[in-house]
Amino acid sequence: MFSKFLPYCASGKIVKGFGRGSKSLGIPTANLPEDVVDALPSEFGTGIYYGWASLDKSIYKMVMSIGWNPFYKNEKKSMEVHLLHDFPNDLYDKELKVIITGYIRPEKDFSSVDELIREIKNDIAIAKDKLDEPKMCEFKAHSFLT
Ligand code: ADP
Ligand code: RBF
Ligand code: MG
Repeated sequence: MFSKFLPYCASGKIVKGFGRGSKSLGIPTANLPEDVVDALPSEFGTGIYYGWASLDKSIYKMVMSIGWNPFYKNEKKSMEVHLLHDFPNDLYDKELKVIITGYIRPEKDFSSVDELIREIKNDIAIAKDKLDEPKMCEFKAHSFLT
């Protein structure tokens, strides 16, 4: 059921998120605008996904969270993308395109921020591996991104 909509393409200008300092935790997430979140099919399962992102004509691996962040009990659904690359500057207002190619796990609640971070680091390791598989490499050259 999580793969029914994959690969899923989405794009929009990077907006300010909840400003909780995910950046200071070492895991900044580029938030997609509200209209992009609203355009997701209603049956598109919330959870943690991976895929490819295009920004300023370069392609990067990415992991993303879609949903309400149970740990923070958000009232608004969000789509947050962590690009697997170190950028020297902020990326606000830049056009971000993503192609979501795989599902990792459901969103979870945690008893501490440290547990959340440990889980996200594990998601990043899974995404790196999966995206090296030939089937996933093909999506890197998808016309939506290039
Ligand atoms: P916000 O709450 O505004 O989303 P975050 O603390 O999540 O703030 O930081 C996200 C911002 O950090 C992004 O919008 C982008 O400008 C910047 N950024 C820098 N490096 C990355 C990266 N590797 N992946 C995603 N965003 C990044
Ligand atoms: N938030 C949650 O509440 N539960 C999760 O399981 C969760 N998993 C995430 C996985 C990834 C790969 C990313 C990028 C974010 C995730 N988040 C999750 C969102 C996280 O709470 C948000 O980015 C914070 O603001 C980080 O401090
Ligand atoms: Mg963010």
